[in-house]
Amino acid sequence: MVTQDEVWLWTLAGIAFVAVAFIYVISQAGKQADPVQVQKTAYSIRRGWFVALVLASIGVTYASLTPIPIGDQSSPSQTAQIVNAVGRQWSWELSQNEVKAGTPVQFNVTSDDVNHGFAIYGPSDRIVAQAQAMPGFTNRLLYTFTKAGKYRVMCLEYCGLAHHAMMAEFEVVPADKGRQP
Ligand SMILES: [Cu+2]
Repeated sequence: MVTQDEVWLWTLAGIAFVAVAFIYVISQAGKQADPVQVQKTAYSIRRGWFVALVLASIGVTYASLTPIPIGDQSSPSQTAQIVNAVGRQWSWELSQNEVKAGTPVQFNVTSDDVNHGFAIYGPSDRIVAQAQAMPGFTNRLLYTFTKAGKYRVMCLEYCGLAHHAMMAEFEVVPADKGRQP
């Protein structure tokens, strides 16, 4: 499922939960209650929420840390597919315009002048990976393409008059097809 749809479902579930809580509170309104019992219940609910929040924050932290898509920046390259990408006002220069799906591609992303945003858009025009292109520094971006097709590189950071024209194209070929000599 696409992340946006997943987030939308979770949002709906949250809204439903709040609505049910409201309906419960309304249905209980006007009932006589023992104050000591009410306090006990309130404390136990608060304890439960505290434990749930601590567990949820540990879970969310763990789940969001593991898939960080930042490649190892210093050790020797782990992949044979390396594409050097240089951004400049206002174009992208890629050292090759064909890569294979199925094995990781390492993009060495840098800039010749100012900061640019190196973003790879898939065949359906969704961003599949991105890194900052900075002058004097090379960012390694590791990505394994799963779908063959035409991909586009566009700039994500406004960098001057023709920022919108910064576009490059490359092809991802299926894993079983080799590069033409
Ligand atoms: Cu730009």
